[in-house]
Amino acid sequence: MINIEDYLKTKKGIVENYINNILPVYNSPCDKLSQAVEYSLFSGGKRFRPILCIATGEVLGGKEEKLLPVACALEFIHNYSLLHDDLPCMDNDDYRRGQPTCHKKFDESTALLAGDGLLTLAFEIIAHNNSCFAPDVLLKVIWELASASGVRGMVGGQAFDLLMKQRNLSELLMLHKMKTGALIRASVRAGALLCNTTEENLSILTAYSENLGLAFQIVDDVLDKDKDNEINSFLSVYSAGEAKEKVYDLTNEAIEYLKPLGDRALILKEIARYFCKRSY
Ligand code: GRG
Repeated sequence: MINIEDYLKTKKGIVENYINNILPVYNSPCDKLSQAVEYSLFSGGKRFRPILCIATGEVLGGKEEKLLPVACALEFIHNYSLLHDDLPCMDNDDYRRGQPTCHKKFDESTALLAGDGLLTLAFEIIAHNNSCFAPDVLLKVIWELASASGVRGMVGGQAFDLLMKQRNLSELLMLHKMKTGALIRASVRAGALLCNTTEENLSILTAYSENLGLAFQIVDDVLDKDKDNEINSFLSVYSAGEAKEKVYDLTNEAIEYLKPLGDRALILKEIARYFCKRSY
């Protein structure tokens, strides 16, 4: 039996400890910039993406200490995206995770540069801390993270989001698949790629991650239902009841995909169940 809350707490601590230890190595001589990077990374956060990456890798026999640099790179990319998303030219948010956003705490140009720095650092950390992996494995992982983050992934999804146009269900699905789903998918696939898994396992895990990403976004929309920007929310096409049902179906389907992996995939099932029932 896995106690999922204990598992997530332990993994979160391990991820945060790793980030804390490596961050000084990559400090900028500009203290203000380093402080903004650190502020963004340590202002809370569930560490969902690095935990997913590590959990997937461990299911396939990978070792946590080897998975950590890529797992943390995913958290750096995620934090860059939140930081830029909060800027006045995008969502113009004053608070994130219950604390002042980076541009409120520092200033707009520092927040912009901290985001740029986080994105670049993600790839620096992968290149610098992975001598145990074969170069072709690392190239695949770098491609996975870069393509999920860029114009065909998260950045593209954000661009669609900013167009603020009324959308039908299939357009909304595409937007969120790019904006939120791509990095969640990459978190699972990166963990699997680092373990040299088979094509069959990779496609099972990809299907799992795609369902999970979509369910995660619908839950996010339900939790954010009172926020002003509802045009791209799934609640513009689903009632609250339908959204709940959709999350339930997507989660069960995600778990179903894992069946061929047997008991070793139990933790991925628990993660899917936990995050799709989350209230924060
Ligand atoms: C600016 C390139 C660029 C992209 C921004 C991810 C994103 C695109 C915007 C964030 C807005 C948002 C609330 C998206 C919905 C899903 C999501 C990514 C929620 C936040 O992720 P969590 O819940 O955050 O994992 P924590 O705080 O736990 O790290």
